[in-house]
Amino acid sequence: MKKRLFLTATAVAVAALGATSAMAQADTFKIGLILPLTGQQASTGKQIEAATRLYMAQNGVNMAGKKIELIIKDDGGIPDASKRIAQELVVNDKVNVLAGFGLTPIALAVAPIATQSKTPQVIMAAATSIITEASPYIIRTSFTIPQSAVAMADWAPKNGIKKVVTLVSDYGPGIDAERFFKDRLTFNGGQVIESLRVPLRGPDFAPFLQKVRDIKPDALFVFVPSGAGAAVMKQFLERGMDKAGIKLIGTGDLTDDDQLNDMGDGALNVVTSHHYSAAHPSALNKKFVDAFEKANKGLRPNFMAVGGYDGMRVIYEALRATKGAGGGDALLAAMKGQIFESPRGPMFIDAQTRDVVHNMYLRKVEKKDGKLYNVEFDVIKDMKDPGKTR
Ligand code: VNL
Repeated sequence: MKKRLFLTATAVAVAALGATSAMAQADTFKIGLILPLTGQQASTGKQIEAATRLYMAQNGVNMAGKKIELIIKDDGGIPDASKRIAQELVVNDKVNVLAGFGLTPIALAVAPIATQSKTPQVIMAAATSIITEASPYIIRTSFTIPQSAVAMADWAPKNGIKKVVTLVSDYGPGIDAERFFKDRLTFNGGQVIESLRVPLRGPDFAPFLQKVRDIKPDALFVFVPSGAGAAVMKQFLERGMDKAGIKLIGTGDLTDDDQLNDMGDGALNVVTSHHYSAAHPSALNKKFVDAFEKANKGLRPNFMAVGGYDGMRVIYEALRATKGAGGGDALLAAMKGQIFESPRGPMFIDAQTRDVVHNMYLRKVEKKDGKLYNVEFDVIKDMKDPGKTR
């Protein structure tokens, strides 16, 4: 009798446990965040992780009756690893959204999984134009390289820069930067007299810069991914290229806020074009930068952080709009067309292209309160990805 009672009680307890975990499953909204937290692109992973955590700390984890859970995985910047991790997140963890993606090849490797599983894939970092066309479930909150490159190619010839050598990392965004910069500069009456490409992994910029020094163009236009800019700047200055009268210009990845303040005064006056500067003069950005630095031992947020922060905004608001019902397709529909103020300025997810529309700023490195910043001095408003209209 006693034994039976015990068994019954246990059965009830087990059943209850089963019910709770099933409920926990249904009541949890999972975001699978895949980032390069180790390897060459580790600073990108660190910035985005910090930004997503800040967004959650500021906005809570409860939305539409769901508890939002962030599952963070390190892919080391390797596409095969990202693909395997994305598969596990979808199949085992049953995530509602995939997010992150530090490099273009990673975003592209995961795209088929997003399509097959109908899981929205939020691109927070990668910036090659073509990415959004790799899956109808992709939404981008970072930026596109053609946006930055075209903005720079419009500014340069109006400012005495006619003959340019381009130097880019030899993969997706670098090829985009080279092509869109050259086409637009040529259209504007300038000329690219040499196009150089350096390997993405373990680049040695020295021989390339020596070549540029010999060619002596008006300016060197550079695209390297976040984290590599300081090495280019150091070599450029060590060779005395600035003193030889060669200007340094590029997309804002070059004067990355993550590294800028450690680049030294040699970086002063370098002009770049980009969607985000930690010095963007808005109340919202000031609040963002202060909170980010406070939560991360003084680390300054860069454009990767803002891509992650805004990506979380897009996910949260999609969950709010769908009240947690309808699955991936409903979420995706609620992500399209979102319009809001980002720390970068106004921003919009184009419903047709699922790509980001935002301002492109021309910025010059200046000293403010003893620190180096990208100070915005001009703006091209509401720029769509030029890669979508070619
Ligand atoms: C990419 C583009 C990566 C721009 C970056 O840093 C960047 C990319 C890691 O598309 O791979 O600054």
